[in-house]
Amino acid sequence: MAYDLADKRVWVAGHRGMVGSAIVRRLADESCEVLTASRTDLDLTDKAGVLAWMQANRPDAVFLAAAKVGGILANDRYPADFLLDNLLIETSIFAGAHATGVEKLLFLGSSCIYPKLAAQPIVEEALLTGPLEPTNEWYAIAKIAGIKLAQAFRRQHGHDYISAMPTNLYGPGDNFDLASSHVMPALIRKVHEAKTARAPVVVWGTGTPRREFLYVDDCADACVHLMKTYSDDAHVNVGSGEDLSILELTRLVMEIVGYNGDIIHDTSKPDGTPRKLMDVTRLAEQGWRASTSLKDGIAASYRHFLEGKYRAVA
Ligand code: GFB
Repeated sequence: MAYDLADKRVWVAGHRGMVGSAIVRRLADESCEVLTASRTDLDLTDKAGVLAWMQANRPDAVFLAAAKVGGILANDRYPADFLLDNLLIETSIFAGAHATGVEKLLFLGSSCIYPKLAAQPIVEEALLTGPLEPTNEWYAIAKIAGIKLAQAFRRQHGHDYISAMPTNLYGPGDNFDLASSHVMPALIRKVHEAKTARAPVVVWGTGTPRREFLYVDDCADACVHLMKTYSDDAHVNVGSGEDLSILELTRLVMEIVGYNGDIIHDTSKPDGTPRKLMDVTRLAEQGWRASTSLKDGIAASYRHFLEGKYRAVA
């Protein structure tokens, strides 16, 4: 059952993104050849171009970490882009993998695939049991399609394609653009700027929604672990198993940045789903658990922010 990465040609699709770049860092510990394609050389939404690239480069294994991603506001504002771009990327890469005989493929989804009001912690079986959160249902539908593509190719062709569903990720390579970012980089930047200006920290929404966070290098380690050890139809949740409210997160970021100012709420911005804590039993049964504490992860992210090692705009 184990898939040995030694001497394999491993394509990380989306290697410039936060997750893809973490997977490339993690693969440096494996004796495999890492393949990447730059955005200028290859448009991942172009099915013919992806096929030609895969025929020329012959990957044995693929980490499908490429996606159009964004925080709650970007998801809400650009539903067509989030749905179409992600569907095109997925169909191009799955079709290319099938045509070129890729041995193993890991598709990366998102915890937003689950129903808005799923019972907590969310088990993998909750998929498609209720309505989705409206702010990100477009992105969620594309990610559900990815899980189904992996399952369909396994069922019809016996391919070893698997899916991992990470919780909200953060860390090196994050997007700190306030209009398109997720909450963690947004709060790191906002608290830093509020400290500099001695101003209040503005938190979107009520601060009551709860989120689970995973440091991106932990996620990359889980993905490599699953690539090597997991081979099944069912997708696997990838999380830390712990959550906190957005207000608690704000206070934690303020403690790490060293700022004791006021917090105000901008309730014109959406809260999104009330809670999104994943059940990580299946992953634990595969012998993996997260190792970076939230405090250490935020401190590392803040250092990256201060050093300017981030994407300024999505
Ligand atoms: O991280 P986030 O944008 O994504 O927002 P979701 C999480 C929570 O933080 C929401 C609140 O309740 C936001 O209202 N929040 C507070 C903020 N202040 C801010 C801020 O300054 N910026 C942002 N962005 N949020 C996304 C989905 O949902 O999560 C995607 O839209 C994807 O599809 C991703 O699944 C992981 O957790 O709500």
